[in-house]
Amino acid sequence: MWRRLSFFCPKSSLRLAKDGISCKEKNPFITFVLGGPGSGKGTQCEKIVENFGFTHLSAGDLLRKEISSNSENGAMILDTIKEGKIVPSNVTVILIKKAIESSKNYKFLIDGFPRSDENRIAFEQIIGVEPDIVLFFDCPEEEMVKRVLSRNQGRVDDNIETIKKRLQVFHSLNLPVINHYLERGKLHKINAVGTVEEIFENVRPIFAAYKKIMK
Ligand code: UP5
Ligand code: MG
Repeated sequence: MWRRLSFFCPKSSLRLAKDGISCKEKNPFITFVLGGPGSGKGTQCEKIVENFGFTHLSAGDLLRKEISSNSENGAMILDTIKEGKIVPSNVTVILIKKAIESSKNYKFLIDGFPRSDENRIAFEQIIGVEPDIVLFFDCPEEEMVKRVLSRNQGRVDDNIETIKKRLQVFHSLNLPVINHYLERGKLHKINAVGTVEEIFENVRPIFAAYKKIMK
């Protein structure tokens, strides 16, 4: 409760406007955005950014940037993504931490992370905070496969073999994370079937409720 009060205090926005402070000091408002491959996480995050002023951090995008910037982990990350497996937690958490700390914003959507209990625990240990809310875009497999295969953005993992592996990993490792937040009362499950606008109309009230408390 204290963290929420601090988030809603107008003074906190002044404190948080500083650059280069640690995640814990920054006391960010964190939303984890979960769901299977192609469930529409990235698409809905764009809508939340437009409407509620969050900063969108896609863990997958941060990892793909590491590959294209030829970082020391680039080859390992590329191999892992091609296999639909999960990149070691510390690599991803450090990228998220840097992105939070270098942002002037204090409201973050962390999209596609945590993908396993190990990811979740590493985030809690390294970053030292827990999410305020967790969104889960619930989408049937058939629809997810159809969307990913028609995306046509040249992603190395958008082929049927890798999609099957991504789905397996989602079921075995990501669903326990979703259940963890369900048990903690933080989970908002959203039906991810319909048009982008229809789905967003189910997302909007979640954030609108927080906006009301801020006033
Ligand atoms: N689309 C969206 N909404 C639609 C709708 N309502 N109706 C019709 N079409 C819709 O959407 C996918 C496609 O569907 C798009 O073409 C969109 O226009 C359309 P998108 O919003 O991109 O879905 P999203 O859920 O973001 O799908 P994505 O493929 O990005 O999810 P993944 O979780 O599989 O991918 P991510 O980039 O997060 O991760 C990729 C890989 O990186 C992982 O498999 C893993 O190997 C690695 N990774 C880690 O190891 N650790 C991490 O923490 C994160 C990633
Ligand atoms: Mg995405």
